[in-house]
Amino acid sequence: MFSNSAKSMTIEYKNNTLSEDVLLDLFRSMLKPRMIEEKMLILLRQGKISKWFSGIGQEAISVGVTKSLLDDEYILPMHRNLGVFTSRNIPLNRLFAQWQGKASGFTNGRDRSFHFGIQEYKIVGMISHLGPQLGVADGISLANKLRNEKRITAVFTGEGGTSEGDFHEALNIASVWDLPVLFCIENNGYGLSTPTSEQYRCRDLAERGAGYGMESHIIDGNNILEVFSRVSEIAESIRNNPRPALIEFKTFRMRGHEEASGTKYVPQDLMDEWEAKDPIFNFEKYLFEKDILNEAILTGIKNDIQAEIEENLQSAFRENPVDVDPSKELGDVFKEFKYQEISPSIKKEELRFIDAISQSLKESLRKHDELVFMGQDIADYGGVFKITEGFIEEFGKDRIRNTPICESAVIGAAMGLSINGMKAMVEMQFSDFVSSGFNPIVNYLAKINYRWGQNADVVVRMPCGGGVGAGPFHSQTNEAWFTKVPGLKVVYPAFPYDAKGLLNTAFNDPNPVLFFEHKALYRSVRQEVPVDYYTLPFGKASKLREGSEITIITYGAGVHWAMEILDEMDYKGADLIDLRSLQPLDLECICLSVNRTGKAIVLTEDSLTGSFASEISALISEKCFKSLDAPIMRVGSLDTPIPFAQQLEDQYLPKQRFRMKLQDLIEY
Ligand SMILES: Cc1ncc(C[n+]2csc(CCOP(=O)(O)OP(=O)(O)O)c2C)c(N)n1
Repeated sequence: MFSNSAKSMTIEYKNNTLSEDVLLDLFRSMLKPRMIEEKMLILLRQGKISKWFSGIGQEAISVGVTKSLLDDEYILPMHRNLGVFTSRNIPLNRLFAQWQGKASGFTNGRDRSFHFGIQEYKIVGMISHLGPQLGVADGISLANKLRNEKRITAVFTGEGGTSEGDFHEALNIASVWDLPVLFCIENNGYGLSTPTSEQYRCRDLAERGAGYGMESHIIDGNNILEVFSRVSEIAESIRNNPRPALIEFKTFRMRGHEEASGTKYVPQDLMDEWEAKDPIFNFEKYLFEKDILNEAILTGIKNDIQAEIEENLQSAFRENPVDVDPSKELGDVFKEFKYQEISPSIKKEELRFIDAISQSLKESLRKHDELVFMGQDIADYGGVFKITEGFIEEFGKDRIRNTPICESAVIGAAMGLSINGMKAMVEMQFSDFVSSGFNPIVNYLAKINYRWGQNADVVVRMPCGGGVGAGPFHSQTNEAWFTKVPGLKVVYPAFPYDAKGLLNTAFNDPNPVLFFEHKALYRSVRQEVPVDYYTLPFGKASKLREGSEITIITYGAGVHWAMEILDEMDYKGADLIDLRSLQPLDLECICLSVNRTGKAIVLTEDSLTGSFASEISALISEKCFKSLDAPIMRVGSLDTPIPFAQQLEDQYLPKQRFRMKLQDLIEY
């Protein structure tokens, strides 16, 4: 490619002790992604592939890091790391099919570019949001560490991505937990159009390592020998003495952020300076000088790569566009779960709601050896609600893990545990704080099975709800933030018996489950609960009262309010349905009842607009319109944040409005 160039080398290759075979392998491994990219740029101009993020000029980092890892060590690349994929020798026909949205790609046409993972090659690709995969690397690494495997994990980020909170959270967790993760920053000068001077205010990003008590290194990212030898050394060291390391690779982005966006904002002299430092040109010159490479060998290498590209490209082009079948798309949102009914024992004991949850957690930890709990203050302290009190005595602090206060990277770590064959439970201290972990839940956990067939075996426990005088940030019931998102299961029990059986099922289900636990019910509701392990199915509502005049549909605390008001009114005409799970939803139970009664009222604790009650109301009007004798009523909280003072909170919550609306509906 460059051998005839009159330009001289600008990279100094020092202390080389590698064999000729290794040197040639490194060269070939850098040339391959470069040649693929050059081909892709032509296809892009011809409109034959979609967007392209170029890694030209950065190949030494992808190749050097990948070659420093063992084949069974996970690597989490970004959008400029084609060299990671090619160095792990993934089949090019599948890669090209992926870029054309074809079925033999890695996502069935559901995601583009490098947004996929492949377990076979231990590669976990990015999602567009730049930060979350850093926490995922922590979880993958934690699984290795818990199994006493001497394996490391490497994860990439651009320097722009280091400004995301996830970067800080993930480094902090890795440091506190001594996880052998290589955090690789590719500092290529620009994040889209933003130069480093507008991205951060330290001299080198490597300085950040010290802030996390973490060793850090600066490596010339264009010098393949420096990358390979130093990363190999660091990797071996952290493999044997588990701890994270931060590596800043100095490099440059030689093309636009993505091809269409150009590089007008980059000064020409900077471009020229870095062009002279091209990692392939320099290494090629070096190998020529050392007589390891000559024109004949070089031509042979190029011809081989060229032929491989052409052959695989043709096979991808020959492939038909993906089949379009809604049932297949819907069928892949969740990993298949064959629910196993385990019947309750006859022997029962009276338990509070909170005890039932605690029991399920204990029994599930005993049942699933690979299950790990993570949450703030859940270990020695037992969690703020004391649900895991005493757990460390039986299960130890490896499985009952206190986390730093960082919801996002902890959810990411839960995802990583699942990728690496374990199960995770994350306790939100209060469900309100899930907003700080929202991104990985809705974008990572929810979408991953649909995207590339990897499940997220994660339960997120959500102590929620009002009526406890805790104000706007400790009282919300935020299930509707999640019922909207395909790929999440949402469970919301109202009784101890249901809580235990459904939570047991949540741990058996390989999909992400948001498990809502109403705080006001924790210590106020008691019930006879089977003493042994049992399961209850998702998507099955429970009919608490039978009547023929009105259907009341509710869940969570709403169930208890409805029962209280029906008792106070001494009204026996209502079917009372406790949904128990919102996703999946027992629509059949709702419709059977409404078709019989002809009147429906939906009660939710959530503020009314956009609440899950609205969805149920829409479904009833669609499915049961002909049976209706009255408008469907929705009752929810006021459309304000939830206030603190008891008088205001009472007014906010829907209990009394429910009584009035129910009366109206009875009289309609
Ligand atoms: C959370 C988030 N915000 C914004 C973007 C849009 N975006 C995509 S790449 C990018 C620049 C990334 O810069 P850097 O991390 O340095 O990586 P580089 O592209 O330079 O390799 C931006 C702003 C995004 N993908 N995700």
